[in-house]
Amino acid sequence: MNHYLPSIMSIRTIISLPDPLLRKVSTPLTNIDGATKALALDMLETMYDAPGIGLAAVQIGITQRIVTVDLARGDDPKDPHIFINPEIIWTSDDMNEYEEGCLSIPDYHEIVVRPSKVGVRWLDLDGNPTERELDGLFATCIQHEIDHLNGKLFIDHLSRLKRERVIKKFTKQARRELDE
Ligand code: GNR
Ligand code: NI
Repeated sequence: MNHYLPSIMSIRTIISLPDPLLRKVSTPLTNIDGATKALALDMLETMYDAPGIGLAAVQIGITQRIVTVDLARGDDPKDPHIFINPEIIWTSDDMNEYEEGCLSIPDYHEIVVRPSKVGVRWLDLDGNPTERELDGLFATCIQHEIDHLNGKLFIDHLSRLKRERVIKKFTKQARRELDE
């Protein structure tokens, strides 16, 4: 972390439905450098400001495979995690239900069923391969974020009726905002 120039970090704009960028497949990083670190720090700042527990780079318009997560609650100390090129390497058979939301689909929440435990492999900011078993909300969140890297949203796990209703509402809202 750059402790001397925190003021150069910035809060980026989060894109929302129906922005077509949200449907793009993000590109793996082949080179982790200062720009990667700066982007990850901006993502953390943007996520804390929102506030959210996770963020994928595509949500700030950058189609690179970078994810940030922090599950610390309330006044607990920050617990930032940065995942570069994250991959699910296994999933548990048992499933878990969580009420999910997404910063790119504001004010909409619905229960999603996903594997309750996952094995995840990723690169840290020094480019070192790392593996960990995640469960609970961490497992749900990393699956939600890796979906973003593949152009997928949590509404894609719902019925077609629910999904199309949400997309229609956001599309209408965006059209109204253009007309204003
Ligand atoms: O802030 C967020 N909360 C959340 C709650 C349940 C399951 C997933 C999430 S991720 C979301 C932030 C976000 O949109 N990340 O992509
Ligand atoms: Ni999301």
